[in-house]
Amino acid sequence: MTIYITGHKNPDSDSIVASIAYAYLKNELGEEAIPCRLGSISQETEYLLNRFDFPTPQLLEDARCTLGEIELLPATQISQDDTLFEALQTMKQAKQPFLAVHDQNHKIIGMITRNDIANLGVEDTAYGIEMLQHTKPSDLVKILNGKEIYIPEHLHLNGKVSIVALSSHRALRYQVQERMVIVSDDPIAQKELIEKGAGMLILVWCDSIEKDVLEAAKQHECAIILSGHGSMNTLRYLYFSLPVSALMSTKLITFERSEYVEDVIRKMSRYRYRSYPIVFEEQLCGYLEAGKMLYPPTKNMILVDHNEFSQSVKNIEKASVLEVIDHHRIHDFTSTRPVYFRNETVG
Ligand SMILES: [Mn+2]
Repeated sequence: MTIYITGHKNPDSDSIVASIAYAYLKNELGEEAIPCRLGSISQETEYLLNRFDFPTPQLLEDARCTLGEIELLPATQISQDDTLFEALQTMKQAKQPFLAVHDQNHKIIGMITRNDIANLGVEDTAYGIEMLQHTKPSDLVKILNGKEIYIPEHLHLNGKVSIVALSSHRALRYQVQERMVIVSDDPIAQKELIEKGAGMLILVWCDSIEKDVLEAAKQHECAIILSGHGSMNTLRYLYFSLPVSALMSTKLITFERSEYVEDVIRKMSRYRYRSYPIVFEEQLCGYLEAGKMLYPPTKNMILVDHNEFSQSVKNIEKASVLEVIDHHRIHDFTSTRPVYFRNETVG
């Protein structure tokens, strides 16, 4: 983790130069260190930095860790226009049962969990019917590994599905008005179903369709898709063709990347989620796992040219001070862990 090296408040030249020099040494030794300052630099220091061509160290305002500084779960996400099938695949690959959902501008607008998708199977039939009204024919074709034969300009689908297992009565017994109908390669049955007002035929075990069936479909604005699967899998995959937007939850609990970890831990205690999306300018940076915050991470600090907490950065007592390199009196310095402390009356 990055080490922040800083001198005292109201920095003078030895504070600034010490932080730059020690950060340089640390970096040369293979550690990632950043020189910092605790306020604006004097004219003298500015002259020195210009004269020897060094950038002004970054301003450090607080010694607490922000979410941007700690390790987060990778920012795996999905578009609201992707299908549930793609959401499940992505969750499987990422080994996590949830995904943040983004819009066209990559703004995070919702969350979808494996539970939300499982509910499709266990909720009341009415829920499935309502949801299937959101299906787009192009997504169906994709999910069913199928082929689009005809899609009318105006679809009439009510969300209900029938599987027409043909008998000697053909399609006469079935109520198919405005339904998606999964049916096989019998052209007479196909035509009957179209004429009875089906909204879409999904043909299984069928490579092509007859001319008069297509004519009838156009006349009655009945979409026709060839499925790449048998009846069972066609039905199984059908519900996964829904767009993520149909099922996602828009009651979002997100945190900003710039928020302090300790503040976020306090806020998280109000909720019971496993992970929270962390955002920067409304886009996902990663996920914070609630379970990993039992031992919240702290900032690694090295103090140069001072050791008194009263002269140091705000909340220094909450950071991990790794080292002190100083030439002043020793006053109120304490540490909770072993510390490298070098103090000489030089300069
Ligand atoms: Mn000084």
